[in-house]
Amino acid sequence: MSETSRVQCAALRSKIMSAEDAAALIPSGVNVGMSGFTGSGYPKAVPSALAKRIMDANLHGKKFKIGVWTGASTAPDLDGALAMVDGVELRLPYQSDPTCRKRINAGEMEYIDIHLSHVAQFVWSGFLGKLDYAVVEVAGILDDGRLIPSSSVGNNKTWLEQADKVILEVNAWQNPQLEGMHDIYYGTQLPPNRRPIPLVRVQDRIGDPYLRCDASKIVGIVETASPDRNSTFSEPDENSRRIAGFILEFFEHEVRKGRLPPGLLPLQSGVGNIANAVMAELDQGPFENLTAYTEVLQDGMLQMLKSEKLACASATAFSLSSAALVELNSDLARYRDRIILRPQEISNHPELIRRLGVIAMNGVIEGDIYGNMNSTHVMGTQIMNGIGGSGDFARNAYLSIFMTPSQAKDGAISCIVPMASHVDHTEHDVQIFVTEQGLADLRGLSPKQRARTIIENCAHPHFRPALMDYFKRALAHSPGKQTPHLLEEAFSWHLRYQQTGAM
Ligand code: 0RQ
Repeated sequence: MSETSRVQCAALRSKIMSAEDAAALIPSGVNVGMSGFTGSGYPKAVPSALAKRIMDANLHGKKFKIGVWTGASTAPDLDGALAMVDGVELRLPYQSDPTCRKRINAGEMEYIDIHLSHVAQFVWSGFLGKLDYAVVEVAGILDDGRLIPSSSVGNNKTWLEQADKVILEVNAWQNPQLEGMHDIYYGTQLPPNRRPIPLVRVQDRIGDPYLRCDASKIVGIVETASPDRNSTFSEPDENSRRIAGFILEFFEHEVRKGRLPPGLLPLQSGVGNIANAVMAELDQGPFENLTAYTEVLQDGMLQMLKSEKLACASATAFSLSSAALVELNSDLARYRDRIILRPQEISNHPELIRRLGVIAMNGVIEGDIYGNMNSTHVMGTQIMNGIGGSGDFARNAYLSIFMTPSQAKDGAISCIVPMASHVDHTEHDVQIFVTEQGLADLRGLSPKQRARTIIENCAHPHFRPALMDYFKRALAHSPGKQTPHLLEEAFSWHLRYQQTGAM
């Protein structure tokens, strides 16, 4: 062990080994709970070593597959490497890796896309079968064996508790000042023993800064010094800026009406460029003393913490560009007290989201004229990423906002369609829908009123007349007038795209 080893617990030092030796402990056919959430805090060495082992087994004609459970998306050296060698039997709960996506859509990998807040309780209850191994990155191990969590918490508490055997990766690249930033709540129970979770403000700390693990389960410790995968964000484009502008205008309107306080309510912001653009706009906007109760902390939020527009942020993971990561690591002391990283069953907990009155803002692939939202499936059958936390937040938020450019693929696709080809968020969970064309406030509107508002405010002018034509003919000919549809035509836009390359 080197002088600078972060494995401070003498009793555990004998378990330090190479990534190859640790990977050799994992047999085919097991379920492995891995750390990692949106590109941060995932194990950097063991999954790649395991992928190599799987490739060797395949070369000898042996099938070798495992079940991979994570917090959310990871990185090319975890999801990518294992998918490349066809080593994943089943994946859950959220991924965004291109090779993984390809395998899932080709029917070569099973994928269970569940709400992020559900994963822990599904595992505690045994709904997902047995968790055999945990492979978890930490930032250090204390003298007494407690673990300093890494740049994401995700499901790590659950993996460490539930797995039979544990492999730890101790990553010296992670900033030592992460220590103390986490809040690991150990009070969650299954029904009928549940009690209220005592969190009433974003900044409340209700748990411990450390993860616990029964030392007798630890079968290997691998020391690494590798950076997190960086997210790349493009400069906000015109569409993202327009969407952000409409949302800000809407917030100002709600504050004037007395329906939102001047500091708004805790913000949740999903993944991607539009979400980041909304944060950039808020950073320039009139609102002060904002808070965030979210799952990922992207560049935009970090900038708002820096400018002190954002007083504090609670999340389960960072998801930063390399530039933002450098900024965070060079000055972590400046942010530490205002960022809290929690397990994802707490960052995404329906009870807490409802209590805090979160404003949820998430991207979608398409929405239909009645306000049903598809976050996950292109043309109804091909997975993009997964529902992630969008359902946890949308269903329980004080205000649930969905946003998308009105068109995709250079105008070949309308992101507003007669009937969504897959529904992740029903019309009942969608209050605001916004595109670069405008914002539809759907609160208090009936289905027919919603359809007119969405078509008029959000659809691209190129597709607007055809959508209005569909709606009017549906109104005239549909047997039911509550939510009129022409069933024989409802998916004709998707079919036309499949047949001709344009809707
Ligand atoms: O395709 O990558 O080939 O260019 O979809 O689209 O417009 O760049 O949008 O990056 O904001 O992602 C819904 C996927 C949006 C994301 C989704 C194509 C488009 C492009 C990406 P290319 P954009 P974004 C918290 C919240 C679910 C999880 C969630 C997501 C690609 O927001 O995964 O919200 N959400 N979690 O061309 C066909 C359409 C399309 C389309 C866009 N209608 N038809 N293709 N695209 N619209 C975070 C977590 O839970 C971890």
